[in-house]
Amino acid sequence: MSSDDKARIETLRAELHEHNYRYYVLDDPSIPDAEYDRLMAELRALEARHPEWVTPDSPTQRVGGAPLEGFATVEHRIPMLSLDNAFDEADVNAWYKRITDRLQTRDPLIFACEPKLDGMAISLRYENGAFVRAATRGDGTTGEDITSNVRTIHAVPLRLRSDRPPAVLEVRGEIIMPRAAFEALNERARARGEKVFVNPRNAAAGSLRQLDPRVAAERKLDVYVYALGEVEGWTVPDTHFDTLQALGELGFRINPHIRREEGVQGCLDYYREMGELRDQLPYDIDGVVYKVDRFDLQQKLGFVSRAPRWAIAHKFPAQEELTVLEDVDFQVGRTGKITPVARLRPVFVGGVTVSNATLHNMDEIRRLDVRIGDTVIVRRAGDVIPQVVSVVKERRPADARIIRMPEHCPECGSDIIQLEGEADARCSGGLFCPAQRKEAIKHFASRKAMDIEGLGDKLIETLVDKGLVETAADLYALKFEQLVSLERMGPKSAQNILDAIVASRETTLPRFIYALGIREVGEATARALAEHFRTLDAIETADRDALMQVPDVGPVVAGHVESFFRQPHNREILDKLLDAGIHWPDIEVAEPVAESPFLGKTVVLTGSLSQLTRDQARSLLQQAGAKVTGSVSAKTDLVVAGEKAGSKLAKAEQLGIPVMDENTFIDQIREAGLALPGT
Ligand code: JCF
Repeated sequence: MSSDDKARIETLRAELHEHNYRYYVLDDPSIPDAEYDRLMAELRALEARHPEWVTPDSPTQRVGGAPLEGFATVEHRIPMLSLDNAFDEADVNAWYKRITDRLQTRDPLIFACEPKLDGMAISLRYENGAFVRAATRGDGTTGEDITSNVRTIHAVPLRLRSDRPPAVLEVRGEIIMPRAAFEALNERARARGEKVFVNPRNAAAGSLRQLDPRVAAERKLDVYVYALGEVEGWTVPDTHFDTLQALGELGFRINPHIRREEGVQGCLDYYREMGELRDQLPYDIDGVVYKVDRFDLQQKLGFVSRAPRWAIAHKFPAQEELTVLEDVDFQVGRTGKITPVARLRPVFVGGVTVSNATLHNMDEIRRLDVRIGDTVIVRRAGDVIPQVVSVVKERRPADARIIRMPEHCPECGSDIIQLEGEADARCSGGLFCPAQRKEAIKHFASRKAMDIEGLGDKLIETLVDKGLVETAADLYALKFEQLVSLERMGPKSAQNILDAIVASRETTLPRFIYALGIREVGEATARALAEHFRTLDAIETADRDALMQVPDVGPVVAGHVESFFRQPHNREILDKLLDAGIHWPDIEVAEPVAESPFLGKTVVLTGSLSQLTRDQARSLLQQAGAKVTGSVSAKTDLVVAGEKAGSKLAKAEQLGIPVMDENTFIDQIREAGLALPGT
């Protein structure tokens, strides 16, 4: 019995280590979460019966132990290095010349090129295959023991994948917080009025310095390894690149963008390429690192103080810069939401010149204690709107002005109201407010809505300002003469716009629902409503309970939909739009297949697919029995990710949701007996 238990414990641990690796390191799980949970529960039960058999490298031991009093110090027998920086091509060329001179070679050198992650450097120590310690870099020689926090990170293996592991293996790497996790963490903190972190690096560092590992466990941290420390009993390959591959086989996460390049030109090409990719990566990088690939050449080159001669960090433009807040404007959104917008002295940050940043709402302004005239730190990273992250109080001028929410809408003069318990203030003017009308019409005409080509934002603003258009329905009554009479509008463009307006009458029900601009009804929700109810009539007359039957529709969205269709004004516009001839084909719902790996799963599509359009992929998934939703949440079972997948992929990675690539997706669709369009 007992020996059976022991064998079962070992089997379960081995299986769970493997599943953990597939899930967190490879992003390619082979079993459903529920099965993983069952195996884990079984192991926990057995370990509870035999506490004497619990080892620190058991998969059950990620979060455990009481909060610490403080962190012990750790000596790095092999120092943790820092890197010299290159800020431009001249610096890189000079470095290249220095090392080729020193090596007395004219042959182009081979470099391992890596993204330089903006996180916290750590050293992970394994003894006989088991994770024993994680330490911060500290001053490079002495760091802090943060083992209990680091073991909560699932991408850190608790055991190496090897039958004959090295006696000692130290690996160095970077702990990062993906941008999506950082945004979500701050959003929650903001909602609770708590302190927010200024950037993902600070959030990662702060999480690792938590004395209570349970807090660290809730933070979505990730790790990539990029170097060795102390090694005993392991044959180290001859090159840096091969070493990283070998570390990958031992179960570590290696950045997929690391590759070999030849000569200085190869490095600079890599720099440019990563620079273009930078905004789309799910995490912050502050540059790239070039390393002489061959270890024998690294040895010849040696070090200057604590930085190696054989490596250099080529920095990207900073993602945070100082500038001055010159003014604050209050913008009125489509739904009347008033957003304070910072007008900044233009500053080059994150690769572009930024002159505006969001201040979110008045709570945020109070939290930052920001005033007009202040010197502020602006952050722009990824495709997130630039943010004011903090104020340099020491530089506040004597005449700095306090920012106040106006009492009246800057666009229409209606009262601005702020409901109890709501962070956002709103203009009460509704569609009387030209700002809201303009935003509503821009949304109506936009690409994913009615897709009226040539009807741009500026033109819509002019049309509203001139009183030619008041609601979206008026677009369909526009006359050629009215358009050509506008400044800078030739007869040809006028006719093209009229043609585009006429063409937009042929649409689809999901597009039309989306175009109406109902609060919180995005593309995915519009589609879900259309597919559930099939007709506009059915949606219009549905009550809240009926609306909540639709996937992803909760009480808030249901309330918005219901009240939209109750408003006489909206019904009037709706009638006019239909009278203008807007129409769509009936919604076709294919019979779902009986058996498929997608049956009953909630799936999110992201990125661009090369062999299918997004719509085709969606329809195939639905035929295969999946529910396709627009945003990644804990309820998502699977994310199908094409090229250049961005924040949704990041979020999936962070929530540990399985991700499938396009080829696997197509294979599985075929296996389910479905035909691809055009095949
Ligand atoms: O990603 C990084 N932050 C990073 C830091 C990558 C590297 O390859 C590094 C590093 C610091 C030192 N390599 C060394 C030697």
